[in-house]
Amino acid sequence: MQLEIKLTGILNTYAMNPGEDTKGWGTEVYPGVNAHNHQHLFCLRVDPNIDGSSNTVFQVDALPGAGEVGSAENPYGNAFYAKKTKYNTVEESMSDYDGATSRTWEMANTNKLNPYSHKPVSYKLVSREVPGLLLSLDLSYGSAPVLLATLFTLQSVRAYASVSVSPTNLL
Ligand SMILES: [Cu+2]
Repeated sequence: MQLEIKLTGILNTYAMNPGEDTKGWGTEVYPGVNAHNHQHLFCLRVDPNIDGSSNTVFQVDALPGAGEVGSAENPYGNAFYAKKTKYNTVEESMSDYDGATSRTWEMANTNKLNPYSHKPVSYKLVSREVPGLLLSLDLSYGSAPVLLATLFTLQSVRAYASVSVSPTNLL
């Protein structure tokens, strides 16, 4: 399952003096036309119902294994694993993508095990290669309220830009 979101190609422009220095906040795309820097935000609500309504969401981060090279648990220094962190509350789930750990979010039914992997059946929310929110959320300076939460039935995850959902336990 892959969500494909495309842009119109129409720039977000504003008037400027021809040749004026945009000081890095935009690009003069035609004399007197400033195409501002801007960020595209997409919100997606997912109500997972994976083999039933009792689903759980895990944050999944790729991390190196414990132990120094030569140690019993990591003799060759090549141990790594997927750390799964269960979200228990909406507050816990307010998380950003982390490129350093190739973070994904797994929606699982922990009551149903895949017959081969013996792990909970699940789908994974993948949102990659995007920066975090570039706008300051300090509303004391008059920024407009921005709704970013992508709500799950009990948990929520912030996801930016392209999002794809793929099964992690195929039969
Ligand atoms: Cu744009």
